[in-house]
Amino acid sequence: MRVIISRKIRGRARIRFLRRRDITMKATGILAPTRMMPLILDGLRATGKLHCLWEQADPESYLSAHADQIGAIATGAHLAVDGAYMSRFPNLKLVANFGVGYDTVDAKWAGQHGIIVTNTPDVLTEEVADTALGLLLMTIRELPQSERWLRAGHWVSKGPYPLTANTMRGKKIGILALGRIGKAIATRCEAFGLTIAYHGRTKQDDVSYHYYDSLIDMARDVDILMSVAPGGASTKHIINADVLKALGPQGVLINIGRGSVVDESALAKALREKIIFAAGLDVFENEPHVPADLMACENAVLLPHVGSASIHTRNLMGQLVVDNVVAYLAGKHPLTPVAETPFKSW
Ligand code: NAP
Ligand code: 8YV
Repeated sequence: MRVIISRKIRGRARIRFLRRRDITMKATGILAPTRMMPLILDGLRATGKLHCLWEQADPESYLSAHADQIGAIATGAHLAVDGAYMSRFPNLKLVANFGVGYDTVDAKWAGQHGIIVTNTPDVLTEEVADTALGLLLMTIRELPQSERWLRAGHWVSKGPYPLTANTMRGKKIGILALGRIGKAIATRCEAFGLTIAYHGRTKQDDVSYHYYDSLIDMARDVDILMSVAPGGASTKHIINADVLKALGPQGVLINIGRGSVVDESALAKALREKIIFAAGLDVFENEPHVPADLMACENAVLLPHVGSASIHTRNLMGQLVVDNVVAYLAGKHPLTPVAETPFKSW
């Protein structure tokens, strides 16, 4: 059916008009709601279709006026791209997320409404696994604390840094979420001579590491709990006071996945009261804010979400965001759609 519109309809009235008649059109506008890395912005600008929302004097009225032109959103910061947000764009077809974790995007809602979500898997796996091992070594052998000792002049005034009470030697590690990054961490842990176990929702038949169907049982049996779990409702605070108690006074927690997986106030208490030995955290529930009671723990090593943060790896991630958007504009298969939004057609 062909519809000829004989007068101009603008703004919200236009959206209502199109929706009421179930009219869709291929929208080619690309919305960047928040500032992104130059490689992404340059790549998207080259299409001549980019709308940079943060540059607008009145973002709200800009959105209302341009909503029906937006076919793709490029996102990646802490902006919640939920159903309410996506439904503002009647012709939205793609949400291209900068990051393999896409817990800020409601992918289930997107899938139910014919919107494809893409993320940036694989290109960051080895970098994040390197960071995880670095964080583990820093935490268990107190490397930041010993560096602070040197810089404070204590090596001269007080003598050598005290011997560390913990070690990697002879230890068992339990990996929560043995996905792409979890497996790359496991490969590195094998080289360090650690015994490896894992917990996830399903046992993986092609993996020889010991599987636990219960997180608390795994925490009880291992010395190091390494979380690489995605964020979202199904993992919220699954590392809680009981799991930390099970990990025990020699136990070390490393979190390289998402902050929301750990109950941070239970963790601060466990660190303060030596219910666990130490923690190394790259991610936090309310980034960039880190709770003061975690900051106060000398037995915590705290990194500002740097798992993938090398120029090399961030460029690969950024290029994947651009390539997914360009695939949409060209009517081609997206490169990396997430499981909740399998691609059929645009
Ligand atoms: P992936 O390959 O999709 O692996 C995710 C794993 O999580 C799967 O093995 C899955 O196993 C497990 N999982 C999902 N829901 C679970 C639940 N409710 N309980 C237990 N396990 C669950 O993803 P990836 O590429 O390894 O990335 C993993 C996460 O790392 C990302 O989602 C992101 O949050 C985080 N990350 C952090 C950084 C950083 O800079 N710190 C960088 C990149 C990624 P089952 O399906 O068997 O449960
Ligand atoms: C990024 C990440 O730092 O890929 C992920 O899930 O957490 C990191 O690689 C983040 O997504 C950038 O906002």
